[in-house]
Amino acid sequence: MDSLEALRSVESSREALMLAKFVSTRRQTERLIVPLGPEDVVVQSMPDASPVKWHLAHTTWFFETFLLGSVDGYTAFDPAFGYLFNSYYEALGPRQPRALRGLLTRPTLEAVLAYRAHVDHHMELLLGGEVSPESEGLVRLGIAHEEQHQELILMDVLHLLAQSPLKPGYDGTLCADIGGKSGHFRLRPGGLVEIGHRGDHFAFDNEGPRHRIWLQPFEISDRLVTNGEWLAFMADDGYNRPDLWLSDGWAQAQSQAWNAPFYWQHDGSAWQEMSLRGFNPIVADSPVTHISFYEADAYARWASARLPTEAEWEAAASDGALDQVADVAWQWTNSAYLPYPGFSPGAGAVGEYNGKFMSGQMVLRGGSSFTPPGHTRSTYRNFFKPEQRWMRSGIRLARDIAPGRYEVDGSDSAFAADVVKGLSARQKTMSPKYFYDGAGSVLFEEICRLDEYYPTRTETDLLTKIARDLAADIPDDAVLVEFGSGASEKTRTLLEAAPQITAYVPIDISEDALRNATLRLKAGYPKLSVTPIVGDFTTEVDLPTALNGRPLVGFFPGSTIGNLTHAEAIAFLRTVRRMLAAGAQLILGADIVKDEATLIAAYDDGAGVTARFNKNLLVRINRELSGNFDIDAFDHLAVWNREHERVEMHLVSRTDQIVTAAGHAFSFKAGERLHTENSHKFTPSSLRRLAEASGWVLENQWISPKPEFGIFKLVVAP
Ligand code: SAH
Ligand code: AVI
Repeated sequence: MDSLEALRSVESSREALMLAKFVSTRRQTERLIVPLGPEDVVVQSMPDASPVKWHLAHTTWFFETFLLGSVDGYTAFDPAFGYLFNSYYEALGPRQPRALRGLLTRPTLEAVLAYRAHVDHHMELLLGGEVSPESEGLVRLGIAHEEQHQELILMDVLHLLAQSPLKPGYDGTLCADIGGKSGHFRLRPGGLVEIGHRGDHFAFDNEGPRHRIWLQPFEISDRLVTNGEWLAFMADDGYNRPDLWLSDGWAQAQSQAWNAPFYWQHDGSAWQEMSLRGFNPIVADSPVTHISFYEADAYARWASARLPTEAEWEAAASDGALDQVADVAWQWTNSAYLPYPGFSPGAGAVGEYNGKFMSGQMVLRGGSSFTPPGHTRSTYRNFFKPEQRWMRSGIRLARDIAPGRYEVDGSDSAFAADVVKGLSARQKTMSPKYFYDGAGSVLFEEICRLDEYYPTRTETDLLTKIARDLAADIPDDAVLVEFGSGASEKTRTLLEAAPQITAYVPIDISEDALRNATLRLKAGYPKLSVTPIVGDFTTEVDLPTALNGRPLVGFFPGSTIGNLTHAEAIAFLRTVRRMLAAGAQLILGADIVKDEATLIAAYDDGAGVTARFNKNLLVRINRELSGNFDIDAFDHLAVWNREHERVEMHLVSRTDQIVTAAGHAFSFKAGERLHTENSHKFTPSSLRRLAEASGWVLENQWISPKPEFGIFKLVVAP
């Protein structure tokens, strides 16, 4: 095959694909009327909705007008249809008023279907030949336009059926939307992001030009607001509190007597909801749908949150940080529907498609269960008026980041419970994970710079030496999942050596450390998708579902594994194995057993930084749990426990004393110890045993020169 022939065959297969897409889209529209009777397709239930028969004809008129109209020898199916089925194109002349589309009892459904068949036939002839780039653009637009009308058909049918006292279902076999998971606010680093359409696959004109935009750091929920949450808003008098509403929204809610989402009705004992499935009790876990922008905005205010901007939404969605993106409900943003910088609508009538609606409407992002599969993308801009409710709209919340507002869910109560339990025990103990509030994380970074604290330096040097070896086994498009990422400094060494890592999920209990690290890292690696997760890595952490199927590489440096008990380390490694799944690897840093003097110096430095780090636990208890610890009444102690091969840190009470915290009193004898940390040290064989006890295989290891520190590569046991 010569190159011209090859080009032709590629082109013809492109045209064949377009023809196939055209045909399948047209058939799909017709399938949508199968559950309907002839009367259902004629009625117009409100001015915003159109009869199904009109949709069938209008989508056909689009192809006839914009494509067949310029084909030599094509005769219009019926010249009157230009008036009947033009929607809003001023350049194409007058038209049947929108609110009166339901009066078109003629042409009959049969005639409209014949119209479809006629236009399909001529379109298939057109697409069977050579198609100019301009026509190709119009065909793709016509297909996307028809897909939009497929969604409109479902919206309009639902509205129509909801008016019937019989409340008939459109299709009783449809499933309810899947319930939300528990849901988290995801920290997003913001910064300079790019949004808008790029590339040569189809997009509407309003999705471009791609441009840069600055985002403050923000948080965005990974799921949509549920019916159950909406019921709580209603129970808190949400519809009757003007302080929650925008002025226009309040006027609208009052004048329309809104007291629930669009399709909810109270049957005297409980709320029911009309959906395409029929009239059913509310499912508390399912996302709330069919709400106006005004209601979404009031709800967000009630929930001490706000709606995301469209740029925030797009940046988070394209980084894979969101669930329930495109298959449940369109998500209101608080962005007005406006042209992007540099936008110019296409020439001629087709330029009326999007641009002229850029006033008085708000943008919705995502897609819905009514949207044809594959129709939307992360740059897609849907838009409606703020009072409209018949589209399948829902809410995703966002929040500004206010200092001190970012808490691990339930951490306060967990911290209090652990303090009460730990200080009431015969051997007083606290988990070292509580060292890392904002101040604790800063102190830890100071420790890392101490001469005596060799692990950070030694591990970093070793990592730099072996980074290429490690990178060689990291697959393309890998996601790096780091446990106890702290300042994410060592991460950089890996990222430099392995640019094939395109996404990074740092997990840390310290919100402050995570936020700072994410912002710094994002500035250095603008293309890297970063999805930080605040949480305890010893519990099951949900990775963003958008990363499903991507190769995962675990990273657990710093010998933080040494801070776990043996049982915790095994449980942790098993959890990570499940989380990372088959084929995964874990790059693990672990400090090596060595002479006692070197070890103790590292945990009892001359400048007293480690002592302050240790005592910061008491400072934190005082601040967060109204404690009254006298910090000077305790001494820092580091000891080597030979039997368990660990350095232990304690706080030793100087006197007999009683301390209160978290509403409890705790007595300390003089000399009594509060055990605050174990830092286990390993040997290659103890590390191997630990890996094997947790379902991992030790595939490789690198030990630094003195003071020794080890990096171990574990892979999932077959
Ligand atoms: N990996 C970094 C930081 C190590 S410091 C390095 O090698 O330098 C330990 C980090 O683990 C801290 O940032 C601390 O906040 C975090 N951490 C400790 N216990 C944790 C836990 N149970 N869950 C999540 N993060 C934890
Ligand atoms: C984070 N972790 C591995 C440190 C360690 O060495 O156990 C914490 C630390 N404690 C005292 N100094 C540093």
